[in-house]
Amino acid sequence: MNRFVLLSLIVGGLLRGSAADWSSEEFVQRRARMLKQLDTTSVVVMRAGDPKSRSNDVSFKYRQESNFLYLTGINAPGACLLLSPRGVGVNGGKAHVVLFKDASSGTSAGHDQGIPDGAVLPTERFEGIFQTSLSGTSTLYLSTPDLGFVNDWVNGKRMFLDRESRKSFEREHPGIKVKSVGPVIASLRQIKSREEVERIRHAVAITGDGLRRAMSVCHPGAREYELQAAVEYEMTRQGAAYQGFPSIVGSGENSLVLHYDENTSVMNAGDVVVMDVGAEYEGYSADVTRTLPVSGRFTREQRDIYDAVLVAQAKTIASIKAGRTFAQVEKAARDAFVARGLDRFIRHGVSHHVGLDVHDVGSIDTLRVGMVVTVEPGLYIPKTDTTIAAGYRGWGVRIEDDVLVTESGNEVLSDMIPRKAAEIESIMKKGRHQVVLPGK
Ligand SMILES: [Mn+2]
Repeated sequence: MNRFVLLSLIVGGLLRGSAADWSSEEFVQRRARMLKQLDTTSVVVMRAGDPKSRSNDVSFKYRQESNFLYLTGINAPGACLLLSPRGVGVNGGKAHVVLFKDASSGTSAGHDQGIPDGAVLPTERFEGIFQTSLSGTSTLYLSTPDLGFVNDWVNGKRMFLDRESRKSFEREHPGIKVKSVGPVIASLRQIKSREEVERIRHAVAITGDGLRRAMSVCHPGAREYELQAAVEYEMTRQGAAYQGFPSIVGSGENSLVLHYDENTSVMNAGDVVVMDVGAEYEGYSADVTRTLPVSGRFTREQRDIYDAVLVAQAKTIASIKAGRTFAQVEKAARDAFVARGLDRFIRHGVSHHVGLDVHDVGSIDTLRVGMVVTVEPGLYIPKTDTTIAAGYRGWGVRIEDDVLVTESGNEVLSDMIPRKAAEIESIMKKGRHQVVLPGK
């Protein structure tokens, strides 16, 4: 190893390679599948999400609305997409896909030069083409707004913008019904393509590196946000432009708060800390939870509960296969806890889809090949619960992994992230001397 390589390993640490570029067919195929869902009397019109105000004139970092991102790959505001199964007249020809964008509306993933399956027009042409597309149309599918209503707190009313706009459109265009495009796209988004799985795999891998770094630097007296910083440092360093959701780092009694994200408390020896985190990589989120002993070693009681959750998780993962229902998966987890007499400490469901959204859209009826779902059993024992010995009270344990449904059963995408108690303890022990990341 030459000096430069050695130096860059020490300074930079290891980087995972990134996923290959999107193929030019990926987004074309998504739109083609979308068009196939629709009959010839329908039209789809979608708008890129608007920037969200943080305060005064500062916006949050922009992130595209997921349905629009799914069909266009554009992560910028301003563009519009029109899909017409019948085809709409554009520049003397006929197009089924029309993207309206300006120079500022960003480029599309996989096909920066335009879209091979349709036309790209300046946004000022939208109104005219849209009106033309309406003749002979009986259903207009619109993007679902982020927020269905505005709270008018002074008058104690909710104003449903979506409903108002639908009503007024239907009044002006008799014979056309307005529907949300959400459910149609959800039926596509729930099955992940090979290229989507690649993104999720990468998001999971760098989330794992973040969790390993957090395990290495965790010590009594540190603040929860120090672990948050360790996780997010590693994810960001390896190309995650966002976190899929605010990182949850809850120690002691904070481990009982399911969506705790203040992450400000001092972590004490003898406490556990629940870290529920996920990098978002090229739009796709991971969702992984690990529970660590702050001191580096679980107490006997913590180990008891930890292993019960781990066993329940293994049984639940074994139940994941195509054709099974989500209800059966829930039951697998519950049964494992019932067998140990611990089911009274269950506080949440055990599985959800993960993808462009961390709680991704999709059917929660039957599992199908290509779905990616979490398996996240947890037990939460309140401080005041006298049905169990004192050493068990006032903390919780959750273990969460991301699982791909395959032809032959399933694949745990986050399997490389340590989750056995002894593995975690061993990394934490080594971590006193160095940050332990996996070799390439
Ligand atoms: Mn989850």
